[in-house]
Amino acid sequence: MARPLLVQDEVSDFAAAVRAGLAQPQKVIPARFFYDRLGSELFEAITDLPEYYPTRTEVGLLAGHAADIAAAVGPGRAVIEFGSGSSVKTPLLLRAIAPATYVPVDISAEFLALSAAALSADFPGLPVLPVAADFTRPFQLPARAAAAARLGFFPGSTLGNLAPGAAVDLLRSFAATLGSESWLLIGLDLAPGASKSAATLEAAYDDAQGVTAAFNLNLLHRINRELDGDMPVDAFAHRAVWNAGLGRIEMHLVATRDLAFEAAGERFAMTAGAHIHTENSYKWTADEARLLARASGWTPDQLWTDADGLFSLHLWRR
Ligand code: AVI
Repeated sequence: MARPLLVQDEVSDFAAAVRAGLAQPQKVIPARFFYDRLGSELFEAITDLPEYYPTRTEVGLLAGHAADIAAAVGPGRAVIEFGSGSSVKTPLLLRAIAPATYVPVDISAEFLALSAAALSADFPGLPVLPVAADFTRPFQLPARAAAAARLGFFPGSTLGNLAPGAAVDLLRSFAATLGSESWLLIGLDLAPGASKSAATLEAAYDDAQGVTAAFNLNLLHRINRELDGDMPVDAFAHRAVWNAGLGRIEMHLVATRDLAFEAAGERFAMTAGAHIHTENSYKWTADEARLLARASGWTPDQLWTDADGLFSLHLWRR
């Protein structure tokens, strides 16, 4: 099951976030609450959609530049993946660079155990040392990984779901965890440019089959299921829009009529056309991404993009 990190699933946290977010003049529900079991399955389905280019483009970049990555970082690395690993991207990287050890890091021990077992079966000789930790803060690596040269891996453009300040904080935290003389391989979705239109981006977040709409609306079903809500899900419409000024795709749930409902023990009202802001997905030009690296203690080393200018894979060092 695909699940990007930056997820904290405690119900009390969810209830408090829903109460606080729906009470604001511009209603908001943080995107980390998308990923219950159904939401994680819907996200996995999104990654296979024809319109959602990031996953297959990043896989293509990893496959096409595996030898370049291996040549840059050298053999015998400890690979530290921030997240519990992807069944396609992680093996591509590990096969290319012949690491000494692999350390997947995830806040969920359950996800970690599942993915570490699958990976160990594929790489019988490789020591796999899972760490259950919140990687948004620095944490201690297993001794065996700390003793080797280290390569951090953060694919999937997950960084894009953070506002720039929080993105810098996370990258600084990676730097503190990985220590000096380490590398970071990170996938970032590109902003529109010469060959990529805003329409391509908007379609990736509003697909023809309605899977992304179901993913967005699942937040309301989740409130009804888990927080005794009576939100009229049918009265909300999914909307994805490119905000050029802020450099991000925004997802919203728009009320199609005047509404009153209960969620997490409180009553709320919305007028037709009002919306709940559910996600930001920041997109970075190559230069902005390099600036992000420098602002967080990393030195840009190499950059690979696809021929259509859709996605970027960065190798940074420190
Ligand atoms: C997890 N994250 C990188 C995805 C993205 O593209 O921002 C989440 C997503 N939201 C809608 N579609 C995919």
